[in-house]
Amino acid sequence: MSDPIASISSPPETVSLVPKEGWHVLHLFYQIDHTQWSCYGDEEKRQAKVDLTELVHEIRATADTQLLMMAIASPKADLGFVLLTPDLQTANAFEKQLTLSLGPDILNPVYSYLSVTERSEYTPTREAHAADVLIGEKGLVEGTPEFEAALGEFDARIAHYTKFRLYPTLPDWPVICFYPMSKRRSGADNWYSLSLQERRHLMEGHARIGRTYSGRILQMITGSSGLDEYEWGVTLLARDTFEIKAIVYEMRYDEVSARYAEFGDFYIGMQLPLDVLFRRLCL
Ligand code: 76R
Repeated sequence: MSDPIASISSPPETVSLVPKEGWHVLHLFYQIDHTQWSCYGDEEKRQAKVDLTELVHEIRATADTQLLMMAIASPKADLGFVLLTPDLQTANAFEKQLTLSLGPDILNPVYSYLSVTERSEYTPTREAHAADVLIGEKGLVEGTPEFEAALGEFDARIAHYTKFRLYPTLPDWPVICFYPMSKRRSGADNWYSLSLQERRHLMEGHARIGRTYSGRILQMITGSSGLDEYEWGVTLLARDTFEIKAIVYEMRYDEVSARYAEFGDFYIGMQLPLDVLFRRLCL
């Protein structure tokens, strides 16, 4: 028999929808229909859990694909997935499979979000770094070996950073916070009518705060203009909820968020091993 997942991960009958750069990201949130689940016998329940477990393993074994699973901390949802994979056809096929994995009508979608990983518009340019930092701050002289070495270091750092923005590897940290956001477009507070220079300046303030959480918060910012209701998906990973609350609160005072940010609903999830997750969800 042919392997159904192998044909899903490279659907031969479809045109692939791999972005020019980056990966597709789907955030999926479900509520469990316990009335429906209670109609299952013990063997059906066991088989349903085996099916989901196998599907998760097969998705995780797919090239360039990550799947995070989480128990959601409040009744907004029970179970959440974060799926990263290049091809939207694959993401779509996996999403349908996940939704049905415990049987029809057990996992009811309550919220979802489609976005793509993206590079930042505000990454410092080589020219600006050379002029402002290397020459301006450090007093290096263009063309000298010291200058070239420092520029080489900058190039390596930016290449590493851009690679992570486009092709992140998400750690198994226990807390995941997800919310969608947009930049405001009203009256005097229209982010999109600011010049690139003004936005760059404001984003420097944002990044300055963000960097103080380095090692404690991992942010994955994915773009969703034209793809979903808001303009970005914000996925924050942390080792505890204290750090999530601290960064989101502190960001609120920064002009980029204070003046220009609009937020959607917040979801807090806990990454758990599958067997623990099943028990947690009373399955
Ligand atoms: O990625 C980087 O490290 C470079 C600097 C940076 C950019 C370009 C950065 C740093 N962010 C960038 C872009 Mn961010 N970020 C958010 C939120 O709740 C809120 O108020 C806002 C939600 C948080 C908590 C956060 C955290 N960031 C963006 C963008 C795209 C804007 C655009 O393109 O116009 C959004 C929507 C956004 C939102 N930011 C950081 C963080 C953290 C923790 C960092 C530091 C990352 C690190 O250096 O480790």
